[in-house]
Amino acid sequence: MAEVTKEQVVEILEHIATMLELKGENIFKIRAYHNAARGIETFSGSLSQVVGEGKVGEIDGVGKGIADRITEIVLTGNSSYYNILKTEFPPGIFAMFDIVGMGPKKIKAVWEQLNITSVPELEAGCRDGRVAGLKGFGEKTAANILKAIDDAKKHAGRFRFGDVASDAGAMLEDLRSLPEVIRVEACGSFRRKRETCGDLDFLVSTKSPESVSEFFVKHEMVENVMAHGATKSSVRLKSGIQADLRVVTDDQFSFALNYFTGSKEHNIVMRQRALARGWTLNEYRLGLDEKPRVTPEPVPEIREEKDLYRALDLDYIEPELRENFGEFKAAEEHTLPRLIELENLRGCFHNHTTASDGRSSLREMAEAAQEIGMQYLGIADHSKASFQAHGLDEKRLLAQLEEIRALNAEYKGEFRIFAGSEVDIHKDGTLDFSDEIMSQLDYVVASVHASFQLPEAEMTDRIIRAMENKYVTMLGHLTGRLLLQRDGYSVDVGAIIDAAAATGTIIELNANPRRLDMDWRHWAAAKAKGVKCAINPDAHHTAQLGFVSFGIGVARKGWLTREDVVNCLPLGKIEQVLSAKRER
Ligand code: DGT
Ligand code: CA
Ligand code: CA
Ligand code: ZN
Repeated sequence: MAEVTKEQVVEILEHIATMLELKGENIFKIRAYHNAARGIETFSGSLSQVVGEGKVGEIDGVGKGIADRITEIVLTGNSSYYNILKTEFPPGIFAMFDIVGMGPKKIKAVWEQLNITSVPELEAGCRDGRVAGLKGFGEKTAANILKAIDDAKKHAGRFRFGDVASDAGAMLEDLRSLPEVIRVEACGSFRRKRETCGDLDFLVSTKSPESVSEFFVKHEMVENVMAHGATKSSVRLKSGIQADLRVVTDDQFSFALNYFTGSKEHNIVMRQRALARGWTLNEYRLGLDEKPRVTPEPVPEIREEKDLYRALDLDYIEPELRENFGEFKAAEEHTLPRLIELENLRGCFHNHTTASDGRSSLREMAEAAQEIGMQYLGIADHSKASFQAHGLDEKRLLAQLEEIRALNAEYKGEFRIFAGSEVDIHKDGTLDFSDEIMSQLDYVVASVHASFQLPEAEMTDRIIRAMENKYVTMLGHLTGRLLLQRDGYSVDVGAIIDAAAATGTIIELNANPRRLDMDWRHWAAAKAKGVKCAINPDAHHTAQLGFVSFGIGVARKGWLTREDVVNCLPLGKIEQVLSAKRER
């Protein structure tokens, strides 16, 4: 059995907490499970090792009783307590948690008072007025729930990249470890780093197709097998996503890799370019066309994808760019950019601490950033208007500023914390802190966190007004979207980009895998106007600093280079970028 991952343990602990909450259990018991989940999430050692040494209880946040549960999960991959708890609930009830706005309290209310136990029943209850009639609900809440159900339906069957990345990585690694596997890759939308994936597409070359297919369908992540053949199999993984496996010979690998990476639109142009040269291209080969339009040149030998692009008179096109978004023209004219890489990042700016709604302290965040090789870390806790997130008022903000200065003195210039704030943009475009306060900070991220319903023109004016303030260094999560859950608010992105260029405001690429905002489709336009990008994890605990890797995927899809992204600049150069707008 492969080792149980931390994510799996965290998920079971979170589910237990949820069920206890539904049962109306004592808040301390519930919190104990949440704390244990946080502890495991941020624990940096090996779980199987601490289990072996009987030291699970020494992990931060893990109490004695829960230590035993965790030990069982790590040893068996399962929890008997969890399995018993689950039998107390109608199975459809958990899907209600995916509806924005439905938390344990509301789910408990509709279940107990209306006997609603699934999303379709919830929808019916919202339509016929029963939900609105419940104490604490009302017409507006019922309408919001309906809207959220609609949004969820629109996205049914898709998965956020960040939610499937660890499954995909684990499967790839396990396939790669088979001695009979020659080459292996995850293709499709996953390789193209799309923000969401419909399914995962694995490709393997081998001389033993049966044994590789067998391994795939019997993998422990598999929930059920939909098709099992020597060259083509489909399974559903326990996480819910479908995964396809194609098995080819090594001669076919480059063609299959190219075809199954897509996009479909990209493939069509590739095939047309082959036909224009008297060749045919499909997922197995590049060959001579039976009825060539032109007298063909001999078909060149293709060992790798690069050879295929060269044969079609193109520079190599990175997978992230294969959306038929202008990559062919650039590849012909040798003007494809050299895309940014994770290794280019030197720091990041939008991060929270326990002062607002983060779960790691300032010092923990700073240490974690140093551990992953960052030279600097920007802190931007919420401002006072975000009271639900425990936003800081002026007094607490200035106290945090002192704390940051003291830590910086300790670091003696080898690492630096930049003091910032994620300042709320009010409904009218004014900011939650005065210029006098903001001027004391190193930088400001300005974000919209309320009044999402404004008409587009008003929303656009509101944000532009905020960007006109010289202390607003960067604009946070431009559209406020939550992938697969909530569309962004209406805003004229083109006008925002123009305003960013005119005011010298940086636009954030929020790398939280639920956001990935601003969207990759807009970055080329921003770049053309000279607007700079900051890739920010919006980390709420130390482990989330790693979200920057998702941001890199999106930045690459947006054609960005290291020159376009300010946090590629080292300490010593970044300061000038942060103060540039104030000195204009
Ligand atoms: P997804 O799974 O919806 O996130 O998106 P993809 O791009 O991974 O699409 P998928 O899994 O249906 O197919 C994988 C790739 O296979 C796709 O990107 C391009 C290629 N492909 C699939 N169907 C067609 C087709 O009808 N024509 C062409 N030219 N290529 C196709
Ligand atoms: Ca796919
Ligand atoms: Ca597929
Ligand atoms: Zn925010």
